Amino acid sequence: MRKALSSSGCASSKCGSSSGSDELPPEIWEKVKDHPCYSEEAHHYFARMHVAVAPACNIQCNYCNRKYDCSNESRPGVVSEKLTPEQAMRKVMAVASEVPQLSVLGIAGPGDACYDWKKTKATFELIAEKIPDIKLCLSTNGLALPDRVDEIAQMNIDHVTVTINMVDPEVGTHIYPWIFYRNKRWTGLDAAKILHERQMQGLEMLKERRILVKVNSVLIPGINDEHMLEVNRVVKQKGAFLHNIMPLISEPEHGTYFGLTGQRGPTPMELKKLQDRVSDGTKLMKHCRQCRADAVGLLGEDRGQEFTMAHVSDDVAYDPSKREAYREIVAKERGEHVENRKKASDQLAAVASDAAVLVAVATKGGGRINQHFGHAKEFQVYEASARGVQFVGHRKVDQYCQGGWGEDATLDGVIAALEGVSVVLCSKIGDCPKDSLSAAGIQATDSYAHEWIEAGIAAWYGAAHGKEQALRSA
Ligand code: CLF
Ligand code: SF4
Repeated sequence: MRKALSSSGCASSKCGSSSGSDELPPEIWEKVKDHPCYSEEAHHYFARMHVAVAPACNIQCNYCNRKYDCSNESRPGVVSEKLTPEQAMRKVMAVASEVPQLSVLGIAGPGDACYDWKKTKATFELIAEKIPDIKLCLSTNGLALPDRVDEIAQMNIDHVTVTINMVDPEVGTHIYPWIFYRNKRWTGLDAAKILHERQMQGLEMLKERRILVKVNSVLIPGINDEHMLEVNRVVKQKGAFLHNIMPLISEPEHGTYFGLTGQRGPTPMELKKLQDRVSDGTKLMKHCRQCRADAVGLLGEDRGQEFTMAHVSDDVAYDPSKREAYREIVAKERGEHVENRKKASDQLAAVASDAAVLVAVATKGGGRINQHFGHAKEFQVYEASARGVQFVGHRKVDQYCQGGWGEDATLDGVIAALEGVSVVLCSKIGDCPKDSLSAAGIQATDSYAHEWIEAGIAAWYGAAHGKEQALRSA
């Protein structure tokens, strides 16, 4: 087995958006229980979709190239099909009829939803009328937010994300070259000061109106990594429900300032270490997939190409039957999942070891270990210790299996992406990749195929610590 991680880090099973029904006030739980971004548990079951209706933006971030979508909540380097509010409405009706997991409609650009407000508002109004049970969600850089908060509240938008990368304008000068505010372009410290003040004002206004706020922060090594502790402290104090610290992605081919000047992003382990430093009692989102401004599906899957406007008919009608049937199934499955998770925690608490290890899981969703190793495009990573099973994040990989064969180079990439991981749990794995993983110090097993993720991890952890019999008979 690989060397165990230190047992420091999140000391509470209530940490982060993994909080469940018994840990949150009922009115908050009601708002987050079906939201895949605001509840780690919900992301196993529920899907979001974005509609790219808001292309205009009022600031410049050094990690953004305007040829692409807003990088504040999207993977950089991706271009969406821009829609009018009417097209967006048709698209949402088509997706809501076909994708049973759909629970949230978000507007995350491709520019800024609050700055390009007319289109954002018109889209939300049209959709709320046609599909009243869909949750509305938006993401913004915060500069125009204070001007929109009252309308946001009136429209029953319960979830707003504000991207806040600094709370010290001096740090902001290294991230934002300019902003456009009150018909004027501002640069340098003045620009960063205005942006900071508006972001703080927006946060407070949302909190006063009991709207749940998630803060996204892009972690930029050497610029705001140490500062992130202060960002976390301030946004928590201002009432943010969740803090999502995302890694900077700065490929040179995306043509961003950071990409072209060699500014690197953090490694997965650097991100984890930072998250561990801020996670004491703080609500951290760790399951973000930095999705596209036109993403459709469960987090981590993207069905956007199935629902481009070319696939949406002019006279689409909304059929709620698939979503209704799915919700009934989920209600039952989820109860079982929660029970199993508690049982897994009890089992781990009984193991006489203080080692904390990282476990990677191949899953297609539903909270189970149910994907072949070679089919995975990402692995979900958990930390297992006597304190329980904590979700840590995900690692994106290129799919190893190419229909009966696998590329060595792809496998090398997978192994590199699994840095720090002790074991991979999946529903099936061949001898060849298993041996290569083993040579790299990573165990892989399909012995826990189709078990609940936490139950499989607890059983593996117990076995690895010589307690399997004790755990299985518990
Ligand atoms: Fe979209 Fe964002 Fe709403 Fe979610 S995404 S507007 S809160 S519905 Fe989610 Fe995607 Fe991460 Fe955003 S995984 S990038 S956090
Ligand atoms: Fe780009 Fe979004 Fe920043 Fe605007 S707010 S510059 S669209 S990343």
